[in-house]
Amino acid sequence: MDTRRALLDALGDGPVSGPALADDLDVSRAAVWKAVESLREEGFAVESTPEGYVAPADPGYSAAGIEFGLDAPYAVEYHDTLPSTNDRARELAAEGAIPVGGVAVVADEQTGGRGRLDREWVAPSGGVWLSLAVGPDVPPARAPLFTLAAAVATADACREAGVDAHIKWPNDVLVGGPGAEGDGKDGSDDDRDGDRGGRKLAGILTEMEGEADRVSWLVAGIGVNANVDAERLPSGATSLREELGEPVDRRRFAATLLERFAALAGTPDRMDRILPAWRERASTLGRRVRVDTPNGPVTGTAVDVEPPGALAIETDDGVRRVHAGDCEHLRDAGD
Ligand code: BT5
Repeated sequence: MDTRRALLDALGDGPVSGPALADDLDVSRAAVWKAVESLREEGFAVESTPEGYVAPADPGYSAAGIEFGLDAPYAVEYHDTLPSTNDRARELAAEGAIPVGGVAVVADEQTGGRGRLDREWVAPSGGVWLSLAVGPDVPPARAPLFTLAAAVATADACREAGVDAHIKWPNDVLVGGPGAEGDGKDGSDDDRDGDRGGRKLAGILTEMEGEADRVSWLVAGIGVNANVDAERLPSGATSLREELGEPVDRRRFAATLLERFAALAGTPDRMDRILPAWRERASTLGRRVRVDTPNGPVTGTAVDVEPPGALAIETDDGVRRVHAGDCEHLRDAGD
């Protein structure tokens, strides 16, 4: 671990004595001092007190702010504005510059955000636009599970922020809608939620490159409408601030998301927890759905999600498995 990150971790536990940290890390006192200075230059205003170095009261939404006390192995790269965090993460991958453990590229605003199939993703200042790059040498069998893990981590971070989010297959994170608690039963939300299954809070775009036996890098791009006005978003979209009536702490939100992701997908032995966690948070299972696949629409009841993330749909012609497509939740007779 580098001195900067070790210092950030130590600051999370209280005042840090420079000489003691230098001893612990087996680096010079000057190296610790340099790390303190570099954090200050990033805007993370480390204070000097008689007890030692102390973290600023407001760590801020920045690389150091997010890494401060982060219980996940990712480095963070922060930009005020980028065309797309996925593009920046791909650039790092192409340069072979993904650090061991992975890197989260974060931007306050994206000017060329992308959804699936090259659709536009609206990403004004105030959102959490984050791309997590891992690699090299991800076994291909694990790759699709990263997308599911990203959806689970996002839903959990939204829930911790106080918004009762659920996942719509394949990886939209929504709030409200038919089937959600306290919603849709009296039809009052029909106009707002339509047939989309709820109001869209977040979306995920996974990209990867590799060969049959090896994924050289994988980027999970996560876009969460955090502190964004709904008027700035496409119809059918909402934000955490809109749902809560107050802004969320994006620093804590991003850290929670990364920690949840690491807990699920950080090591291979944990990956068998991903599918059950996804099922638990999904609103698609048990519902009537129509999925527009590249081979035409498939309509029926969604019965399960199966490795590596396919949706099993019970149709009039038996169970069909779909791997990609846009999913619409249809109204059940009882809704
Ligand atoms: C997604 O695509 O939902 C994936 C979105 C991934 C965005 C992240 S942000 C960080 C990283 N960097 C990027 O450049 N991308 C990733 P899809 O399922 O295709 O949904 C796209 C559709 O959602 C659009 O056609 C719009 O209808 C709608 N949409 C666009 N912006 C939205 C927003 N901010 N919130 C909700 N819906 C939106």
